[in-house]
Amino acid sequence: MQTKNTLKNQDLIDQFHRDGYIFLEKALTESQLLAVNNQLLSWVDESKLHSESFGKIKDGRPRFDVDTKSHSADTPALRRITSPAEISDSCLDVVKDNSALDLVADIFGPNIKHWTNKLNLKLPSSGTEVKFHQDFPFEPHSNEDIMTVLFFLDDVTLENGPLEVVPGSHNGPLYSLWHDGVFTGAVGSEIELANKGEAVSCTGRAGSACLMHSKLLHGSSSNRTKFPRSLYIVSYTAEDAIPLTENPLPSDLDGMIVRGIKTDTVRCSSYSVELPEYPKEVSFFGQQDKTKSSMM
Ligand SMILES: O=C(O)CCC(=O)C(=O)O
Repeated sequence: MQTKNTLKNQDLIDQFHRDGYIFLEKALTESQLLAVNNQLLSWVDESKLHSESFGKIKDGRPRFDVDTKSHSADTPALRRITSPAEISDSCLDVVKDNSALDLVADIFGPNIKHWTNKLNLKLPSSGTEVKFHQDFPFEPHSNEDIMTVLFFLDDVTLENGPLEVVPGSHNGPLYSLWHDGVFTGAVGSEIELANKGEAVSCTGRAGSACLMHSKLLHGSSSNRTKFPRSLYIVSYTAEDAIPLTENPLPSDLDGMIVRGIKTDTVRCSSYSVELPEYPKEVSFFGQQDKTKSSMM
């Protein structure tokens, strides 16, 4: 995934339709990157004062999710901050404007709205990994024009737990995230095994982004370095894609128009997917953790 941006917009768009993802350099300005990273540092410091997840999002679940198995003041394992743009101007600034969003508008626009935003951290001590899944079954909409944009807040390398994507899988089936009656937030191990060999690692400099179709199969392994690997993940949808289930990360910014206008229309495509379970934990790390045994 070392495509450098010598490609013109139309080539990037063609690549997106073929592969289901695009790598974009300099998706954030230097000042945006610095501001979000400074904000993040202060939250990691704050997490050292807590022994468990803390803060509150709109539905009462904790905003700051720590992996209690390994979290301590010396080895903070803050792994997810939900809807940071609700409480941070630097995050809100990124949600509203960045060069990845220009591409999203070219692909799914002209009218685009915000769906969710979250910070995913892999701090050196945390061991956090993400099992293979598609985002769409967590967030079914009336049509499939949903983009997950993953901004790199650190240089992402093969060693620090890069996002791994399966090219073209957005054109394939929607896989079940339910196993033996449990919503695991992950595809079955046989699906992971069958596809992992095709997966491509998304590496690149801080400030870059990977734009990924919501149906693309992806996951990531743990950070094997002594340095953090953080992603700011913002999901956007076409304005006429109407959610069919509750937003799993509800926020005051849900539905905010970020490009174009509000048309109050609905566009439908035809597909079938099992409904997700509304998460009890704040992040799918909890969902994926709890259900390890049901995956074996
Ligand atoms: O943090 C990562 O490496 C991947 C995150 C992810 O897959 C997701 O949030 O859907």
